[in-house]
Amino acid sequence: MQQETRRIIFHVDLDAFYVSVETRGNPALRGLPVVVGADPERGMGRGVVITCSYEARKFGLKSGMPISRAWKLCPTAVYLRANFELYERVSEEVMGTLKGFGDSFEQTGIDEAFLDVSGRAADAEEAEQLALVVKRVVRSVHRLSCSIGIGPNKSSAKIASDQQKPDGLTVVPLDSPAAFLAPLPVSVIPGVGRKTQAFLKGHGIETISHLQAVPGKQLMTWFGKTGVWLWGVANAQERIPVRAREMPKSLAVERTFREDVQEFGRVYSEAEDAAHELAARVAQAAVRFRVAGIKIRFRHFETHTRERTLPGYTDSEDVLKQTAKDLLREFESRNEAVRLVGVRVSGLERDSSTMETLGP
Ligand code: TTP
Ligand code: MG
Repeated sequence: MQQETRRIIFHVDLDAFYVSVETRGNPALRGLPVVVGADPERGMGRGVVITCSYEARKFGLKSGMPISRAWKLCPTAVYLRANFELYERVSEEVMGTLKGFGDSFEQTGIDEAFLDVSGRAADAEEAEQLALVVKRVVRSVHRLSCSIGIGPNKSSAKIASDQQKPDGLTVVPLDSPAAFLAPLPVSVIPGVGRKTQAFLKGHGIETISHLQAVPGKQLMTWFGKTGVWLWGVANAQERIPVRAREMPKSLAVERTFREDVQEFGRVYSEAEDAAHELAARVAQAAVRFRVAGIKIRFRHFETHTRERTLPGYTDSEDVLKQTAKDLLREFESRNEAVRLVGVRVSGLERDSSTMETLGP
C-alpha cells in the first residue's frame, strides 16, 4: 500500500480579538478587564458581551453573556462599543500576513485561519519553529497575540489552538494524534454543540476516547453523514484539504415592490420572505452570522438601514425573521409608502460544523 502523504496543518486564532485591537489603540487598557459589547447602562442595559479580555474572563465574563449580568459580575470593567469596521480592517491586514506562511491558506472567521505548511516543515520540530516565527511576526507587525495549533489535519489543529490560550502553541503529535485527542471532552470538537453533547452523554460518551470506541456505523446511524465526519475527527482520520475560498463579507436579499406599498403588514411579510431566501443563501455559503440588519426605502428614495449584533453566531432563519421585524418596527408609524425592503447579514464565519469545512 502506498503511504499517504503526511500533512502539517496550522490553525491560527487571535486572542480576544476585538478587545486586543482596542487595547492596541489604547495601551492604558492593557491588563484591565475590558468588555466589547452593548452599553451596560449601569446594570440596566440590554444586549450582550461580544467578547472580553482574559482579565475580564477571570470574573466569569464571556461571549454571549447578557451585558447586565457582566455588569453584576464586574462593574469595574471598561465597557466599549464595538467598532466592526476597524476589526474587519485589522483582520484583513493580519490575514494578509498569515497567508504568506502557508502553501495554502483558508480563512474561516474574522480572526482565524488554517495554513497547510507541509512543504515548509519536515517534521513537528520544524513546524513548531515556524509557528514561533508566525507568532513573532504577528506580534511585531500587528501588535497582536495569537494561539496556534499544529496537527496532521484541520480538526486536530483547530482543537489544539484552543488548548493553551492566550498566546499558546500546542503541537498534536503527528504520529499519534488520536492519543492526543482521547482525553479531551467531546465539547472541544467544533460543531459539537450542547444538543449533541447531551445526546452523546445519554450514551455514556463524554470524552473523545469514548467516541473513538464507537463504531463508525453506529455514528452513521445516529447522525447520518455527520457521523462519518465525527468518526474522522475523533479518530484523527479526517483529511479535508486546506483550500483558499472566498468568504463573503455580507449577504443580502432586497425586494422592490412593483408598486409602492402603504400597508406595513405587507412590508413585514415581504421582509419575512426575503429572510427566508437569505437563510437559504447563508446555508449554501456554509456560514453563520452575528449581525443581522434591514434596509427600507420610502417612496421618495429616502433610505434607512439598521442592524443588530446578536448574542452569538447563528444560522437561524427564525432569528433572522424576528430581528428584521424588530428593526423594521420603528418605521411603521411613519405611514409612508414603502418602495423597497431588504435583509442583510454580516459578521460572517465559516460554519465549522458543516461538511464544507471539516466534513467527509
Ligand atoms: P473568538 O476567536 O471565538 O474569540 P476571541 O478572539 O475574542 O477570544 P479567544 O482568545 O478565545 O479566541 O472570536 C473572534 C471574534 O469574533 C471575537 O473577538 C468577537 C467575535 N465574536 C462574536 O461576535 N460573537 C461571538 O459569539 C464570539 C464567540 C465571537
Ligand atoms: Mg480568537
